[in-house]
Formats: sequence, structure tokens, C-alpha cells
Amino acid sequence: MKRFLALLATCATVLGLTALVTPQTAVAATGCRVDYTVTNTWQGGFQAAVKVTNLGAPVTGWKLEFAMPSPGQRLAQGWNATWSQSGSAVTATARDWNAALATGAVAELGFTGSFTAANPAPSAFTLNGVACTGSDGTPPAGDDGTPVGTNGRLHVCGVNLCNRYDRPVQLRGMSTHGIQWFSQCYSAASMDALADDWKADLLRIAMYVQEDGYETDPAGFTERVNGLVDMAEDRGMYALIDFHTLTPGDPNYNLDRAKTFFASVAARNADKANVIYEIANEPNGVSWPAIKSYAEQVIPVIRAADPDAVIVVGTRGWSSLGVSDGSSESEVVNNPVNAANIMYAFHFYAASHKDAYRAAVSRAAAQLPLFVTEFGTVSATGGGAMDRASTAAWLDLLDQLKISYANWTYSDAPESSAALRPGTCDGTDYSSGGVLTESGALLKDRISTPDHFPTG
Ligand code: IDC
Repeated sequence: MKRFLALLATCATVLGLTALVTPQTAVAATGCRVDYTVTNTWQGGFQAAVKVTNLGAPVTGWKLEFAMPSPGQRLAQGWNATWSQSGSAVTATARDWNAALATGAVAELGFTGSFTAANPAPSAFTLNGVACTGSDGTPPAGDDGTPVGTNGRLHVCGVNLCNRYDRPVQLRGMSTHGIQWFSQCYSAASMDALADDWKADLLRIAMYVQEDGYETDPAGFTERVNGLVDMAEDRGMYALIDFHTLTPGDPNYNLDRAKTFFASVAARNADKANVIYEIANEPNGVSWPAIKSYAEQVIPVIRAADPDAVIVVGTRGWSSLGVSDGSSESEVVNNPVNAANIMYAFHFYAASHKDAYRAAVSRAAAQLPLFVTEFGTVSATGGGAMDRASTAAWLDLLDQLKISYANWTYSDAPESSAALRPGTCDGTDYSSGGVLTESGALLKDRISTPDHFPTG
């Protein structure tokens, strides 16, 4: 069996175009994916598998159409649909038993055919009359140059974060400050600068739960987070949705809020390739088993709506893998969260956390998938002098281990951890050198270097 071509294609919005589609409310992101694989060939003949994934609203009937690209290609016999060919046009219509396709459901079809001169794969599919033009919500496997376009939906493989080619990638990006305080910093202009000038791969969306955050207006903050997810997606950046618990430190205090929030954002963003979930920023004053218990209650809520996204779990001692509480990564290694496709958060502030913490990360990285969802170049207060040497040692280590990171903060907060000078967010210039703080200049230098994402 030889795999000739896997073709990923997405249909544009199908809503309203056919009676076969059950209309859905607000969420208009519909689509489909077609994986076309030649599974066998012989003298003048071939067999193809056609996997149709409904990424959009549920349908109660469907028709898949495509053209045979080469004149001599003829359909012989198909299965799991009613197949026909007229000229070059091939149609596969659902059978009674696979006509209903829920969101995320798959129909596996196939056919045998003959060919004369050449046997290229079809390049354009339509489902219920709408052209399939991309991959799942993002540009096609062909690289559009953005981080999401190149890598697609990510997954955990071994201790790494891997891309659509199953190769390890490191995402380098920035964290917002609390969106309840700094929403003016997340405009089209600032996001353009982050994507185009900084060449950031990642925007972490820090949604505080307390401190005038989510708990004061769940619907409003959910909407703001979704808006930022879209802004990141539009620019080809990943979005890390951070449920920014901090005080109180026990995430179980916010368990019900977390379930409500994540059920909503996961359902709304399930079709997107760019979303990663961070379920608890910095557990503190709480044991690892209590954090694990929280994770094992929140993760299934996300999975029910968005089965494939990567989820990052905060760790003990302000996401220090327990080190700041005098423990170590072994409490996680010996008692991991019972879930797949997850990573563990590690946070550091370069002026406060040095060799002992780097040693812990070096050890842990061999056994646990780690994601530095937050770090600072300064002290753990978010202020004080930048520690250039320690920051460089940290970032070199993360680069070497391919550990993804987000820096605290892409904001103009009056504190040395902020990347932008105070007042920047009152204007529209996010690009000139003059808007950067010392920390911002260092981070922009590090983040804007080429990613060299592996593509094969
Ligand atoms: C800090 C902010 C500061 C804010 C404070 C309390 O920089 O402006 O007043 O939170 O909300 C963390 C936390 C992060 C902290 C940051 C710096 O995740 O919320 O932000 N820090 O203290 N962990 C370690 C350091």
C-alpha cells in the first residue's frame, strides 16, 4: 500500500445553501475536510480511500463532488456511498445509514478506478455544493507563511508539541496583561505589530478570574477572549486561553467557573486550529493531588466540545513543578494527570529563578511535556531590574529543548516586565523601536528570528 497523497480541504460556509444542512445558531464556522489517499495501484488501475470529516454544522444528508483531473481516469466501483461519474465529474451521495453527520463525524468512502496516462489526485472537492478550499479553518497544507498556516493544529507527541507533520515545534510569543485592565493594548494595530514585526507565533490571553476579572462578568469576558482568539487566528498566530487564577491559589475554588467558561470557549472554538487551553495559571498553597483532581474535572469538559486541542495544566508552587514549594517535578512524574494530549506549565522570572530551577526544567523536560506559558525577564513581582544573563540562559535552554514560551507582558503597564513603554496603548504606533522597554526590545529580538518550523 502506497500513500500517494493526502489531501486536506475545507469547505467554506455551507449554511443556508442547501436544505440538507441543519442551520445552527450564532456559530457560523462550518466546513469539511477531505483526506484522499490512493491506497493501491496496479497496471491501469487504482484504489482510493476518501475520508470526509464534517467540521461544520450537523448535516442530515450530503453529496460529495469532485472532478477526475486526468482524462483517462474512470470510476469503476465505489462503496459507502452511491457513486456515479459523468464526464470527469464524480458524485458520491450518502447512503441512508451514513447520511447524518454530526459535527466532527467522519464518513469513510472509497472506490476503485482505472486510468490511462496519469493518475493524479483530485484537487477540489465540494460538499453539498460548496467548494472545499482549505484545511480545517486555516490555509491548506501549502504554507501561507504564518505559524498556524505552516503547522496546523498541534498535538503532543512524546514530550514535545508537534505540528501537522508530527514534528516538534517551539512556539515563541507574548502574554497579554490582565485583559480586564489593558484591553486598549489589544487592538488591530498592536496585533498586527505582534504578528508582522515581532513575528510572534503565540498570543497568550490572560483572563484573570478574580481581581475584577471573569467572576464579575462571565459572558462579557468570554466574549472578549473569543474576540482575541479571532484576532490571533486572523494573523496566523496560536491563541493560548489562560484561565488566570492567582489568588486564591487553589484552582478548585474556581472549579464551577472553569467548567462553565471552558465548556463555552471550547464549543465556540472547536473548529479552529489555533487554540490551546491553559486551565489554571498558577496554583499556589495547594497540593499537587488537588490540582490534578481539578484538571481531571475540567479536561473532560473541554474534550467533550473540542476533542483534539492541546491542554496545559498548571503545576504546584506558582507553576514551578513544585520547586518553589520545596518539592520537585517527581510529584507529577509519579502521579500524572490522567488525560492524553496535555502539557504541564512551568513559569519563571529570570531575576528570581535561576540555576536550581533551570536544572529542574532540564530534568523534567526528559519526562514531561512542558510549556512555559508565562515568564518574566525581571523579578517575580513583575518589577525590578531585568536580569539579562539569566534571561539569556533561560531562553537558550528553552530553545534547545524546544519548549514553547509566552513572555509576561505585551502591555504598557508601568512595570519593568511590560514590553511596551507606558502610554503606548493610548496611540497606534506599536512598531517603532521607541515604544519598547528594555525587556520588550530583548524579547522582540529573540522572538522575531526565523522559526524554521519543520515541514516534512
Ligand atoms: C502581576 C502583574 C501586576 C499585577 C499583579 C496582580 O504584573 O501588574 O498587579 O500580577 O494581579 C505571576 C502571575 C501574574 C503576575 C506576575 C508578576 O501569573 O499575574 O502579574 N507573576 O508578579 N506569577 C509570577 C509572577
